[in-house]
Amino acid sequence: MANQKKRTADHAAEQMLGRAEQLGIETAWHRWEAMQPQCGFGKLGLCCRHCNMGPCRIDPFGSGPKMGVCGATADTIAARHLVRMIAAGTAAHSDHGRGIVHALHMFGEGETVDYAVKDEAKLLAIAAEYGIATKGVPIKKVAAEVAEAAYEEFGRQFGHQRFAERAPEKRRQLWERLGVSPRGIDREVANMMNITLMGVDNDYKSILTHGIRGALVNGWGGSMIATEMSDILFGGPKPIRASVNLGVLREDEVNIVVHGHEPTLSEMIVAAAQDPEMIALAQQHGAKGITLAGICCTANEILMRHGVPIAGNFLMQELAILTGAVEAMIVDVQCVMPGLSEVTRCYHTKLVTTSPKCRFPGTDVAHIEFDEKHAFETAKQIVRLAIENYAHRDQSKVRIPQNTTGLVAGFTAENAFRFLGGHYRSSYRPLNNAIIEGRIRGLAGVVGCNNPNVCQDQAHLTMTRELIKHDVLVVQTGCAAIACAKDGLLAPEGAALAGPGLREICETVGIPPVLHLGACVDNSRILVALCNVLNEGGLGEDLSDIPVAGAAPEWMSEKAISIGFYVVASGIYTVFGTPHPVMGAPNVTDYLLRGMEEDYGATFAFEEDPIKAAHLMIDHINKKRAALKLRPMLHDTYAETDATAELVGV
Ligand code: BF8
Ligand code: SF4
Repeated sequence: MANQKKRTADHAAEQMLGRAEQLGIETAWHRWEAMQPQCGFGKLGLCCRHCNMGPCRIDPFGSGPKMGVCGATADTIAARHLVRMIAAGTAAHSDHGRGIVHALHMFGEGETVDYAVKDEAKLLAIAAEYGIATKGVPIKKVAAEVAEAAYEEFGRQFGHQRFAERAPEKRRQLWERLGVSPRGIDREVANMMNITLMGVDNDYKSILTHGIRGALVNGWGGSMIATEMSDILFGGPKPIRASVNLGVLREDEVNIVVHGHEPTLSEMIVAAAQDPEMIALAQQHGAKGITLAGICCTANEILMRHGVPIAGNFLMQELAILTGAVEAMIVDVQCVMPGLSEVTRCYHTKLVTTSPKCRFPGTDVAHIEFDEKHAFETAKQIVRLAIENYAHRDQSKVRIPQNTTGLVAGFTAENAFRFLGGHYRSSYRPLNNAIIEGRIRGLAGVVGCNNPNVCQDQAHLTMTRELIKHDVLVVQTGCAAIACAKDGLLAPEGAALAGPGLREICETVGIPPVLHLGACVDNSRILVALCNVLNEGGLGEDLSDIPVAGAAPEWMSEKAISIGFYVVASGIYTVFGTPHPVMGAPNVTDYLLRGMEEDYGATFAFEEDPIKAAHLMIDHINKKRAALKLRPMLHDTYAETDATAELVGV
């Protein structure tokens, strides 16, 4: 039997992988191993299929071709491919945002009764930001007008994204100078596809510049719209306790797992699963009740708003079914593995697709299409299907690992750092002071996916533990947050692992040393929080001045590439685990690791060793502290490392 500890740092996943092998069921790990060695050209970014004169591949070492049939060089090919990845990531997050705007608009127009404005204060604040009059205007009308204004950001033909005006003045000027102020969302996506077509742009730097603007429109456009409109519709999250890991599933209840991204669906499933009629129906079918749990980002959405438990992160999706106790896995879009249908075939589990954007072939997958008008009824229909499936569960096949961990989720740019000052000081001042006085070294965003190319969760945990040990306050989203939650780092007790300065603050205020800021679209919350830090004063004038660093140590999705680019182009140094597929393109690689510093005041770094990566981040934070002439750290826990300075690219 394979050494599961090499595959995952999660004990529940380890047990389930053993179970998969016992039953001869394949998972992503097995398929990844069977895929080795993976294509070296692809890894280095040296293959192109953009036209039918190809496919072409560049020989990076020997005497083979150095250009594609059209004459494209390694740099052109890698840059074009990278920018198409950004386009896909931006499209995904932004289309998610569009979906939420659509629901808000339908509410405003009275076309649905299933959604309502749950955070009126936020609606009014965004209306003010959009310049929409609200005095004496009925809330529905305000909602419709805010939704229409948000829609306009997608089709905008003139000017740039409204929310980009939240960025500090210096950054906006820099973007203007470099020609990357993000314009209309759909325009930027179309532009990225156009300029990477065969025979259009072939200057790697120009291609990357188009890509950077296309990434910025995600962070300061599509994703930010998704976050803000979700808060308006579903309520701004507040700190909430919950539990995580496969042990949240119940042997004697109907277990429903919701997986994917868009809260328009998962919110309704939450409501349906709590409906007394549904609970009574479950009891009639011999179950004690209904347990709803989430996987991936949609899990984060309903965790932070309702305390719904999380079954696991990206690589747990197949493993959840292997418990044998899941009546239905409901999916919408993004990060939904096609391999799910194979695993569900081995069990009674019903796979339910709900979006026209994400369907599975075959007839054993139920497709129950979800729309905003009949949202609650459809959700009830799906929950009913799960309940009726309970009778088909084979209890002899049930193996639920007992692992669960407690966490606190639900921090936002509005509430997160206010907690640092206790309940009476509603400002970012305490956070800024803690950094200025050297209690907290700085901030880090550790985000992103799982990937079987690294031991699951290991990089997230090792990096995050190292950062908090040296008094870096960590914020998280996506599957990274779920990884660290499973490890207990998102519970207040996690403060025991923090350095003395950070620990003292966490213990005084009662917060964890690692703050859950939501789903991947909620990386926009990190941008807003950092703008608030700047506005509070004392930590520079631009985002690139703040002692902060980002990381995606186990990245997998094209969305991660898009996020990485908007974060770096916003001035935040960011470390990826495995490199972007560009390493065969010397000029592109050099620009990402070094050249971007001159333009954007930040670069990428690629570092697979999570401790070394954490040290790159800490070194960067220290460098920013020094540039701001901040006091030395109160507790000096960190011996400067310069062994990796070369990779920092400064
Ligand atoms: O948007 S972290 S595996 S679930 S891509 Fe996907 Fe990556 Fe998870 Fe959410 Ni984000
Ligand atoms: Fe080859 Fe150029 Fe066509 Fe790409 S665009 S497949 S490099 S000929």
